[in-house]
Amino acid sequence: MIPDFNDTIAGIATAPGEAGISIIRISGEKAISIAGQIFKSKRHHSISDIKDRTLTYGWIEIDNTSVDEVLLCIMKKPHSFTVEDVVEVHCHGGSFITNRILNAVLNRGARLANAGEFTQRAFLNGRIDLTQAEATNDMIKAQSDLNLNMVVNQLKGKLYEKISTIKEEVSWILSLVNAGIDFPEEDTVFSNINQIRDRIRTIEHELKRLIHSADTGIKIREGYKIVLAGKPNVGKSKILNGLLEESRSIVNQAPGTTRDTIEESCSIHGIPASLIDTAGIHETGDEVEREGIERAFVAIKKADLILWVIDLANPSFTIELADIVDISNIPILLVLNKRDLVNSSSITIPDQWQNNDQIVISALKEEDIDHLRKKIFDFISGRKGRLVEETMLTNIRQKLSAQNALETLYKAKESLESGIGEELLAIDLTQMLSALGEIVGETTPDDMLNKIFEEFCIGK
Ligand SMILES: Nc1nc2c(ncn2[C@@H]2O[C@H](COP(=O)(O)OP(=O)(O)O)[C@@H](O)[C@H]2O)c(=O)[nH]1
Ligand SMILES: [Mg+2]
Repeated sequence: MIPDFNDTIAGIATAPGEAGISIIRISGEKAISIAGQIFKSKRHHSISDIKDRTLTYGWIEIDNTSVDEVLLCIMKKPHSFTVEDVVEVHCHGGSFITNRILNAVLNRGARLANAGEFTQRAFLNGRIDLTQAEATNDMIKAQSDLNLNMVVNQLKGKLYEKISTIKEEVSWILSLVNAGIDFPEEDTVFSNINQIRDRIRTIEHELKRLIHSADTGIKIREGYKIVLAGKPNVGKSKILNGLLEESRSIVNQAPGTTRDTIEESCSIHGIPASLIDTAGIHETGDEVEREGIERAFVAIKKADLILWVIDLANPSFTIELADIVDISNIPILLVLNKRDLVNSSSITIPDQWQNNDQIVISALKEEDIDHLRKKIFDFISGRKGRLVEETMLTNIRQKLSAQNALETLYKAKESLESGIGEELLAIDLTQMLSALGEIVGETTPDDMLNKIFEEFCIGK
């Protein structure tokens, strides 16, 4: 259900807890008049004297009692995030005082905003498209420079522009087809067939590129899963700590300390990653440990990259990981650890591992950890060149709609080449426009829209 947009909404836009300031956001017809009932400024007799989009100093007074010293900003429609009248109250950042002011606003006729409702209004009022709305949420959740670069492009509307360009191309073909239907004697499709084929080729190429970009886009949003695995005591936890530069995972001389998988977010030269430390894989009678090992397998299967760690001082290459889990599609980087304990000339790598990329390190040495970090970075980015492109798909929803659009393009191509009739071709092209429109939110069903905005924070 799309909420009623005639009412005025309010919410706390800042995170809960104690902070320097909190911001209460009000949007809708009554936003300014409600603020006028509780905001008092020495310099301005009335709220209507306050200049648009400036910060004004004053006090919140509720029932003739001063409650907080604040700054107030009025953004009159249509020059606001929601395209409605918006007022922001910047008050002191305690949850009691913030809620006190919010309650006063609600008591004077505003309704508590639903999650994401401010952004939803911005979208429904045409200020941003759905990909930009999604980008605002992704911006809040971004954990790395790479993710930020990607989000910024989307927030600036680059993806929207790209989809609009593709839609224009499709519309151009559709208008020729429709002209052919209306004026059969002119046969506009046949006389422009080469141009139509050219444009279809371009659209196909662009859609395929976008669909392909989704895999990277999603990884950049969610983080690459890098799993540290190997026998007990080879130095997995030590490496994890080194990569994190903090000691979160317990390093212990007794084998089998990491009994569960431990997941930590970090950034590897700007690439967002989840580092997952696992229990050492070996034969054991200990039930708890066995459970840990099972969890290690689960993590390994979901990995984007496995760091298979080997202790050079106690080399045992006997575990063939591939015998335990199917990892045929997952790249493995062999990490030969504890080089400080062995003579470098004595390091030999058995045949079965020869084909794997490898790195010799000592987790004790910071510079080796830097090398490892660089190697992981090369592994993820080096093969594909530049990871972030100006236009890319960044979530499953966008990818599915783009795939739908490509399917309908194939159908249209078939209809065109088989000469099946312009009416059917027109249907294919119209469906294609609809699938493209879904990416940017023009033809997205309401229930899907609601689901998207529900995932946002309150006050966003
Ligand atoms: N000499 C040396 N000891 C290491 C190195 N890496 C780890 N260790 C030690 O090996 C032991 C096991 O390390 P840990 O990270 O707990 O191994 P895990 O069981 O694979 O997680 C600890 O005593 C570490 O200090 C290394 O590069 N050189
Ligand atoms: Mg461990």
